[in-house]
Amino acid sequence: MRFLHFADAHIDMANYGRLDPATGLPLRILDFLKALDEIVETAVTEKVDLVIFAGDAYKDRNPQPTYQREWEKRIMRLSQAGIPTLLLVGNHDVGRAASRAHTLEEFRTLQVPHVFVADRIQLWTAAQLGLPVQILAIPWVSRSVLMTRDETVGLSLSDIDSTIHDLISQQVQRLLDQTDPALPLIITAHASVDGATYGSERMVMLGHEVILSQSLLRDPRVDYVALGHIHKHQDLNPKQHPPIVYPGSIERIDFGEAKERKGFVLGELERGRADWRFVPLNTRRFFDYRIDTPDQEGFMSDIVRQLPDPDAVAGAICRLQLVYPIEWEPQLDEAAILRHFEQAFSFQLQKHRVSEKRARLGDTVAVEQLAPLELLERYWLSIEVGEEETAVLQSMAQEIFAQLENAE
Ligand SMILES: [Mn+2]
Repeated sequence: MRFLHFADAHIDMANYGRLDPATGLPLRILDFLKALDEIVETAVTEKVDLVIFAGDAYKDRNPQPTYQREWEKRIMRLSQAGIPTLLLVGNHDVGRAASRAHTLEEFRTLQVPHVFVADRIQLWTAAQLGLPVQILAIPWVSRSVLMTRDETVGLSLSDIDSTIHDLISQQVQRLLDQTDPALPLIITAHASVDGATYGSERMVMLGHEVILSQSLLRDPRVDYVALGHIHKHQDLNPKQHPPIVYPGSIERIDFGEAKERKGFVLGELERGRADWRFVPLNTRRFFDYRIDTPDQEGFMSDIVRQLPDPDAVAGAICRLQLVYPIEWEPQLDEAAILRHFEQAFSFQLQKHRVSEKRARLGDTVAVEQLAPLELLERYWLSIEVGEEETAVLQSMAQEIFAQLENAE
């Protein structure tokens, strides 16, 4: 049984670049669609028996009809090729209220042949899939689906998380007991799994989520774990059985993913054995430069010397972060910098002007490691808000963060 596994398409994440005059679509979205085309094309030409999409089709639950059309065209191609395709629902596909439709629901509503929509914890049997394989699906489960508001009263956030984890794991165990031991079994989940590495920008994200434990997935009955949610490609059980794989997102969402490889997984499965490989996609390049300027004397020449050749960044998404004391501002020649990035797909110049006060506090802390509240405190400091006012703002922010967590 040959399969293709991909996740986190997020096809309408157009964070950079201009519109394509021919289609009117943001050029950046064409990158995502090109990646999706490559995936679908591979599934069709390689004649895989099964495609698993492990969640997050769009950036949120309200995609524009144009983007829906583009996604649907490509899923329809799989359907028309007769390839069983399981679409797992991710957190970006669902709203907060369980009664509302999610973004993948129409495939079920319209009964698209060979397309299976997995929006609850469920075992898909070989008979249902029309294939000698079974799939245990764990979509993104929001707290409100598993616990009523009354059940959460008086519980701390971590209590709620562990209760939810228990509920999920009970359901999963029950379904594992119903599996056919003669057939290969895939678990697909849209979730964070303990031991996974995030891309650096994810670390700053607000809010809690339930972390699935690896022990739940490392069951001897399981032959492959097809994950989605974390955008960095990784195998959490390297060289062991079963592989527990995040294929990662299909394109880079932001500079936090600048250095990550992007692609999908092709694999072959039988009971007790899974062979898989990561297939890299030919994605747009991201270049993230950071230049610290040591002395005022050669400020601009220092910068220019460290800039890339215009040819080297042609077509790439670029960011330049400059760190320099605020007093040197008049010496900055932005036009000279821009000339180096004229051929780039997009270019952002971020100026970190260090005031003396901030320099004294040290600028060496890794921002990724700070909590939101600490980041905010640094921000107040950087725009020179007074101590007293900072204290008030911080306590208000703390309240808002707490409310957000409770609302989740
Ligand atoms: Mn997700």
